Amino acid sequence: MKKIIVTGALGQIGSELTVKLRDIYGEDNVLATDIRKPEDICGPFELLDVTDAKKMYELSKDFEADTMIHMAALLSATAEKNPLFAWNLNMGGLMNALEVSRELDLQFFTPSSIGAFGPSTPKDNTPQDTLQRPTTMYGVNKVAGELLCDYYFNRFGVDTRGVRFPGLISYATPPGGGTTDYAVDIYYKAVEQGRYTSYIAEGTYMDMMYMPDALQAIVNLMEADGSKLKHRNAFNISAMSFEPSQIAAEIKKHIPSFKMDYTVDPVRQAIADSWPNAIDSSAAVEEWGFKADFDLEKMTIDMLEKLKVKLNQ
Ligand code: AKB
Repeated sequence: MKKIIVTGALGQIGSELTVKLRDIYGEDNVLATDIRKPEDICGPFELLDVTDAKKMYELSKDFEADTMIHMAALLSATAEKNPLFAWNLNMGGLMNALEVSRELDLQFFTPSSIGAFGPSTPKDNTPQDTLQRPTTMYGVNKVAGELLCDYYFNRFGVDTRGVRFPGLISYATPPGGGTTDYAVDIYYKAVEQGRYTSYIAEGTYMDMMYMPDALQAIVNLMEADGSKLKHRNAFNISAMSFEPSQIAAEIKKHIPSFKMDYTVDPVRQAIADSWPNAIDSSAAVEEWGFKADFDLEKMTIDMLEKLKVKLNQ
């Protein structure tokens, strides 16, 4: 049975991932950590600032962890507001997590992102191995992170694994500070107010994925036969690509009075414009059997159903 330490366990992915890992591996085998305390404590939890290397080491050792899932990071739009802080948190936290994994021989996962690509990357069917010259601090962190994880595997034999996540959509925990967050906000506003003002312009395609597929991808990659992995740390994975008017049209099928207009945010629009329209996930499919169950239609049905219950509408 695995013993897993999760950083950033109260974040958008971490909160749902922790629940899933506890379902699979047992509540006491997953130590959730974050910089703030959860509202309700259930299962092992410890406060951890990922820039505190000593505490990260001690918690991992005391828990007798054999796996580190490092999720703590600032997302693209927040990182752009405070690039120096983003560098220190994203890179300092990752370096500490890799070092602890090397010292304690932990299997390691951390996510990269479509943000690791830039304006000179081919925009459509973006290959697994291609030009990566991102123009955001977040992207710089992600490319450096992919390389560091490769380095720790090649140099020290740490079993590092990772994916490039697209925008993730979920009804459970809202995202914070991402460029793709509009694709979550739109469902909340559709249910609560019947209208939404998009900060991303019509025609801007980005890759997306429903959270259950993202969580399953992490579990499947971590369970995959390591000898079959050629791209260990930065597998392109995507479930769908759409632009704002397409998600609005899908919502309208269920809420016919739904209306959307646009007030474009130049900062997040520039980030979105620098990212691919649609990436090629075939290496993940070939090397560890990646698949996504939710497309835009199926995800919209589930999101609206779940949010109506959650928001009491
Ligand atoms: C963001 O928008 O910053 C993230 C991502 C695609 O990495 N959702």
